[in-house]
Amino acid sequence: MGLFDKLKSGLEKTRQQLSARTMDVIRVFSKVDEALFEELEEVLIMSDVGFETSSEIIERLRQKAREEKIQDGEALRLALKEIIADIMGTDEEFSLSSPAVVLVIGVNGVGKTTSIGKLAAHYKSQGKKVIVAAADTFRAAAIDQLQIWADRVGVDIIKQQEGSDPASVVFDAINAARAREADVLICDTAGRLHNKKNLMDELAKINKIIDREMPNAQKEVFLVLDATTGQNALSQAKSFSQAADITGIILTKLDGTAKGGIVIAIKREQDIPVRFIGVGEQVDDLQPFSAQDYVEALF
Ligand SMILES: Nc1nc2c(ncn2[C@@H]2O[C@H](COP(=O)(O)OP(=O)(O)OP(=O)(O)O)[C@@H](O)[C@H]2O)c(=O)[nH]1
Ligand SMILES: [Mg+2]
Repeated sequence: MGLFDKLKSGLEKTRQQLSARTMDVIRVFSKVDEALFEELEEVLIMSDVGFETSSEIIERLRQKAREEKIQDGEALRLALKEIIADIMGTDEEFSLSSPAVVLVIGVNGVGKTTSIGKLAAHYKSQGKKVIVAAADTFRAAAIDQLQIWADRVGVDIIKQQEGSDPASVVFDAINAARAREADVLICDTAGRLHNKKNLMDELAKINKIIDREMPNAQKEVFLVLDATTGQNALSQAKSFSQAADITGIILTKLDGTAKGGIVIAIKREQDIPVRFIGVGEQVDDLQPFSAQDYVEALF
């Protein structure tokens, strides 16, 4: 399956919820009137596009319908698609320069470790030398899980014992990355660390080490959000960005959820780019995010 087909199949349920329901609503209403707009707004909210974003979209749709004297359903559907595409913006190129250090953070169970395995495979397939660091030291199982991914993908892992200091793991990993001339170092972190104070302290400590040991590295902090949690993911984005300089979002588990509209809310309400999306549990089920492909796959 090509990337776009995979994206389309991953977004199946969201498409059912969002654009198929939109079509149904448009079909049922024989004319373009206020009742139709209200019903459409409801559909957007149900797809986790969020209250604010939904009402902005519908307000723009009202205006556009008025200005362009839109009367038929297909034209209205296209207008809606255009407005959403406009909110999603144009695609920007994202790549990692060498060396790069990527910290992956997020609450328990959102898919951090899995996404790191997939990311490692992604960058390895670009010919980069990748190292992963097991800086989630809370549970032995977390370290084992990352080890399994490292073996599967064929990249080096730096780890210490359960309970050791995450910053010390990162320190070791940076030294290994330097010695082995790695291009990309990706660090796993523990979900449960992340109350605001702990997170800020931990990140400050880790950042200091990176700045000291690898001052020329490109630093990225990726926040992992679970799309199936809908509006909750949006509030996690808000609170995490108060505690850390998040540079990008990885949105996981878009497959199997109808809440994929959350991407639109994240784009409109948070100024953090979505860099990757997870559309399944397999190693190649992580894709660089393209806003325009997303809109195309949805409609
Ligand atoms: N369907 C689907 N499942 C996913 C995706 N990403 C991760 N998962 C699953 O989500 C579950 C949790 O993933 P983990 O990678 O262990 O999550 P984590 O954030 O590292 O969890 P903690 O280390 O416990 O905080 C696993 O069963 C993954 O297979 C995705 O894009 N789609
Ligand atoms: Mg984990």
